[in-house]
Amino acid sequence: TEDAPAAETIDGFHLVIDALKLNDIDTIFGLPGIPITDLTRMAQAEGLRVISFRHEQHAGNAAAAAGFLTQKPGICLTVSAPGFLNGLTALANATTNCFPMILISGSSEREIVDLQQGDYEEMDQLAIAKPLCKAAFRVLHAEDIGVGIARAIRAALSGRPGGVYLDLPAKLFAQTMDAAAGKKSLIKVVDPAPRQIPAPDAVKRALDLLKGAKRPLILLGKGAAYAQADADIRAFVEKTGIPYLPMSMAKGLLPDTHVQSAAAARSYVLQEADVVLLVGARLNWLLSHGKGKTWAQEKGAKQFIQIDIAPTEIDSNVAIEAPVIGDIGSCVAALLAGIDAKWAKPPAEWTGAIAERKDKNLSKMAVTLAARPSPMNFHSALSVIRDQVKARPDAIVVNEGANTLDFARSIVDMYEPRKRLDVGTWGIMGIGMGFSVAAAVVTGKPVIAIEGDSAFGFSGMEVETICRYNLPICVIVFNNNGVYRGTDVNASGTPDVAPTVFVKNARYDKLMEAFGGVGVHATTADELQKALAEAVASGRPTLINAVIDETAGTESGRITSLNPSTAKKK
Ligand code: FYN
Ligand code: ADP
Repeated sequence: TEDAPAAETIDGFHLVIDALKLNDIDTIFGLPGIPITDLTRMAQAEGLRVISFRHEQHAGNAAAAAGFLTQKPGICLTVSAPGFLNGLTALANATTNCFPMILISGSSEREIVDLQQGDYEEMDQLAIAKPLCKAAFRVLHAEDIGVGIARAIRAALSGRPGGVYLDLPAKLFAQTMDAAAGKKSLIKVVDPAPRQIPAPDAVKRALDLLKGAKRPLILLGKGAAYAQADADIRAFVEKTGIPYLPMSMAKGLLPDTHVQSAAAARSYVLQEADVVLLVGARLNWLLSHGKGKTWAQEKGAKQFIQIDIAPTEIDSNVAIEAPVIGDIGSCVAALLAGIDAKWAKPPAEWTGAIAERKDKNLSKMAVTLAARPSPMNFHSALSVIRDQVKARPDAIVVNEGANTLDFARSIVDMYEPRKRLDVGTWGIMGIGMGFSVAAAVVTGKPVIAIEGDSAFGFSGMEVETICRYNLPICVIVFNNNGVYRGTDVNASGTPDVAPTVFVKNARYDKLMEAFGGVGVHATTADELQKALAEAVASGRPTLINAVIDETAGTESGRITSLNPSTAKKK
């Protein structure tokens, strides 16, 4: 009748928010603007944590890191065209790293975009995102929002995790529908990352190969860290007695001080091992593609066992004798079940030879770390950080740069799983502040960001974000006045400085002070130690400008050989 109350309605904004909440997503990293400004306000009003950044790439990196740390897709929310493109770098990087994230981007009017009639921020975002991520979807109707978000979550988390793009045109947010029908249209995703149990014959093949090995080696990658199968991985390593090598983000899966760690004898074990078990690590550039000098290929090929969830990863670079396809938790559990009391530990000849080399390297390193040169070098500054991380093993270390990355990787021991976030598979610069913000937000733990001065520049403006949310992040800028080092000269005679050189004696600490955080200018290891200890204890946003000898770095750190050198003759 005429007096019947109008049926309650719900709009696209709230359907998106409700769909996320229904799937236990509690945080959005993003940057407001047309057409998603109201979405950020409403999400906050509905109880989601909304962390706003100064540039979308860092919001995207934060989402990616949150995905890695939590096994829930990290959400990044951006505006159309340029904001979308800024977020896309992070989405592509997340996909490359196998981190689950969803880039949700507002987009302009479809009718105008598709006819290329020149809309505000016009861009066919779905088409552009598609080749750069794992999956891409667009939702046009409010009643499909539930399905769109469900598909995005499944695509991000299931199988090999990765980045997903979700395109939400401006008009969608304003659409309304019957509230009850709207609620019903939402989907709570059941079992978004289904276990994949390895085939018993694959497990047997792997165990047989491992049993026959004289010089076995386990290689743990960031897939193993992501999988959160920490106890079984440790039990497998310890029960088999096989030496292991952690890739950089697998450090801490077992404490780096573990007797079976072969990290300090890396070259030796890669060359000498006869059977190598890869757990969530790809044979890409970081492992010299499983061949060549690094693997002493001239002495004959290694035999590989590879645990991975992606069957197409197998044989990507060299033949894999024993693929074990499944999720790492299930695969390691299955292998572990095959290790009984009769399992023969690796020959003492092998473990003894590793220990000998390792001890030599550790002693050499101890001497280097004890020195207190003035100005500081990478080693003296990192020895201070190493001690602080030892005292607070729950702290999260974020690390980028060239020399700053390479030295920190071997010097700063990690003690717990998923406490180290770094440049990953691409060796990308610019993850620093985004990863740090995510680490602080999702774990509440202190974060220590060890940053090359060049690397820091990519995301430095986000110190404002760190101060705004009062996050327990201590950024340490290794300031040696340039990319790699600060001593390059322009040989051409023109007035510009060399391409790799920055303003000398810059005061990055002032940047933090500008937003109310603590800035410290540290020229000695003692000053650095004091400032870092205070920062970790207080949880106040801090930036320590650590002055490093400008001659101390080398070109590209330990990957100098990747620089092409011309064969051209004069
Ligand atoms: C390692 N080592 C140690 C220790 N740990 N010595 C003493 N004490 C400790 N604790 C030794 C180890 O045995 C190696 O020596 C050497 O230190 C270096 O070890 P690392 O860092 O593990 O190995 P390497 O060869 O540098 O690593 C290969 C890599 C790694 C490609 C996996 O470099 C990496 O993750 N690189 C990422 C680089 C990147 O992305 N850069 C950003 C772009 S910068 P030997 O055994 O004697 O070899 C743009 O310019
Ligand atoms: P690293 O750089 O540390 O060597 P990579 O990123 O190269 O590690 O390798 C990670 C691998 O782990 C990828 O091949 C990915 O498919 C795999 N992976 C990720 N998560 C899982 C999981 N839960 N179960 C099995 N494999 C996984």
